[in-house]
This record gives sequence, structure tokens and C-alpha cells, in this order.
Amino acid sequence: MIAIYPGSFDPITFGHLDIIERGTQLFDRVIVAVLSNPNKQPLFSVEERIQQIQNCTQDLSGVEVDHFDGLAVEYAKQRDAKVLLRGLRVLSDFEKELQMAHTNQTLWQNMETVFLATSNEYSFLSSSVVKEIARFGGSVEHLIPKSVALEVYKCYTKTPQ
Ligand code: COD
Repeated sequence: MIAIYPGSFDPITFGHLDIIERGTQLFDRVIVAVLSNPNKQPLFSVEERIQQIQNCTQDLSGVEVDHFDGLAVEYAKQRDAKVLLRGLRVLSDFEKELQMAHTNQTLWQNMETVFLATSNEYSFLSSSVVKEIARFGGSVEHLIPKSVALEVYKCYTKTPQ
């Protein structure tokens, strides 16, 4: 079975990678799908994010990285996938994610959403937290892969330590 893991991944974090890795234990293929028309201005272009995710998942079998525009449900139909994979960290995630899952089911009744609970150590982690720390000159190498951290530092002109 194919699962789509849609998201912004701006940038990819160890929390995302944990969900992808665990997803590969459950599904034949996990398609990591980067949204390419976000409302907010991303730090990295879609191409940069795809490259970053590909580099970080190259040793995992059953992972594909792609991008999509518009509705996740339409993309899932195109890719012949009936599952959206999502991660849950805190109660506020649950409220937002449940609303999205219900909305998606009104758009396509076959669309199932599978939620994976975050691993404890990543329950606080988001791309926004990473950007906030880096913006103020802090280190983020414990939160995201080193190669991605170097690119994040470049955006904020931080010299790696
Ligand atoms: N641990 C576990 N899970 C995590 C962690 C962590 N530390 N960090 C993030 N996650 C999970 C998030 O909960 C989410 O499930 C997923 O990883 C991706 O997270 P982000 O932040 O990179 O991406 P989002 O949540 O901003 O992505 C939102 C979408 C792009 C998927 C959504 O807006 C979308 O589908 N847009 C297309 C339009 C559409 O179809 N909308 C829905 C119907 S209205």
C-alpha cells in the first residue's frame, strides 16, 4: 500500500524523518510530498527541500520524494494512494489534523488519514522552532541533519561551530 506524507518540510527535521522511517515499516511505499504553493514565504525553494529530503532518506528503501500543488486529495488520487500519513505531537496538532482529515474525506471518501504519534524526544520539534533558533544564532544540529543545518545557517549567515 502507498502512503502520501504531505507537508511543508521547510526544513525537514528529525521529527519528520522519524515519521518517514516508521512509515516505511507500515507501507510498501511512502511518498514524501512537498507542498509547492504555500501561503507563507518558505525559507527554502521546493527544489531545495526535495534535494534535502532525498539526501536524508537515500538509505531508506521504499521512500520517494515529490512535490504537489493544490489539494492533497487530488495528488493522492493521481498517485493511486488512499492513505495520507501525518504526525501528531500535541493536542493542538490533533485538533487541526482531525479537521483536515475530515475535510479530506468530504473531498474523497476513500481518503484515509493515518496518524503516527511523535516519538517522545521529538514532541517539541517543528521546522518553525528550528528557524527561530537559527535566526537568533543558536545551533540546530541536534534537531535536523547536519547537511540541512549547514544550509539553514547559510540563510541566516551563521558560521558553523
Ligand atoms: N514529530 C512528529 N510529527 C511531526 C513533527 C514531529 N516533531 N514535526 C512535524 N510533524 C508532522 C506534522 O504534524 C505534519 O503531520 C507533518 O509532519 C508535516 O508537517 P509540516 O509542518 O512540514 O507540514 P504542514 O503540516 O504545514 O503541511 C500541511 C499540508 C501541506 C499537508 C496541508 O496544508 C495541505 O495538505 N495543503 C494542501 C491543500 C489541502 O489539501 N488542504 C487540505 C484540505 S482544506
